[in-house]
Amino acid sequence: MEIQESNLKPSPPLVVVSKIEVTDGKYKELIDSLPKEERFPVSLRKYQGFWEFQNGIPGILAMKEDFKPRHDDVIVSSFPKSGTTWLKALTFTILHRDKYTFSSHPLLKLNPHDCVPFIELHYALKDEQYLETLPSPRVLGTHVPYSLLSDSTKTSTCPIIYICRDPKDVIVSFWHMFSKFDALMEPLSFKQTYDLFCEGRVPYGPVWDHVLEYYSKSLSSPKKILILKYAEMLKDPTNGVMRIANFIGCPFSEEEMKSGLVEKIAKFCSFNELKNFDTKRSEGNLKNYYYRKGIVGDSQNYMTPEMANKLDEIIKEKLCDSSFTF
Ligand code: PAP
Repeated sequence: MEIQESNLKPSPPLVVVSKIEVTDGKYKELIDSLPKEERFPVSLRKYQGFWEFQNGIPGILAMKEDFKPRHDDVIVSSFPKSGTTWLKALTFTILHRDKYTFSSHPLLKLNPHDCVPFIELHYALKDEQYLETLPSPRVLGTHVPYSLLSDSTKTSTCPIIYICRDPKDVIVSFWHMFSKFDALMEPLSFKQTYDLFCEGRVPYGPVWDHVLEYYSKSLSSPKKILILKYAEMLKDPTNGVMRIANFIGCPFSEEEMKSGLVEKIAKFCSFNELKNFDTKRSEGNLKNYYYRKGIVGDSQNYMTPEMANKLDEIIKEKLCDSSFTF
């Protein structure tokens, strides 16, 4: 079934969960018992090893308890600012390539986050029924660490694609995005953001544990989890498109490849194209927290070599027992 644009809800930024009032006494008690981080402009609490928006924790718990994927769902996952928007656009376009032409594609009118909603956001908004209204096959997104996914998600056959990115570039992107939410929170300086990030005390952090959980699982269950790296995708997006299609069980036919469809999808979902669609539909009110530069290595423009080395060392140490590198 085609996605009816009129039925899709515009997706607010995930940070709105920090403004949700927690009214359920059971959750309040749990939240009050968790370690708290107050240097971040909205309260964070550490739940089972990960820092989360305090008021987003009930949504994560409800999702863990309740969310059951359909057998044909595809889940895209990531640490924030690692390439989520891009991966959502690519996966949605690849999976639904028989339904839409490029000239009448939902992504011309809708943000990738509208087409591929965050599961935990809808649970946090107590609006999880919305996910049930979406036609199959659905692509759904999450930033939740692997250990906090529901058992049904872990045991189902539905594939999970995870994208990761050099944490130095993640910090820069993260800082820019949070600076734009000044209506919701006091912006932090870059150095304050960097310091908190190095301690792992940012929403969904620490990044190294987030990545390691998905990576370890991908080693034991390579058919369940595909790990993509932002820099590799940027270098060879066509290869990325093929890998996603193969992984989700809809490889490109000879005919499709000859027609150049793989390259066309890579181009359609490229930074410039997506940003351009966004600019056109936002009519000057650009949601530019999703599209900024879309490059590798922008951290050099924000970090001193000492700051970059310090974070590299932290990451090296945290990953020393693993074969994973960013
Ligand atoms: P989210 O966690 O808020 O969903 P996410 O999409 O993961 O954000 O990351 C945003 C980054 O991806 C931005 O990086 P920058 O700040 O360093 O520029 C954004 O520009 C980049 N991005 C968005 N779309 C694309 C794309 N099609 N190709 C490459 N990078 C992209």
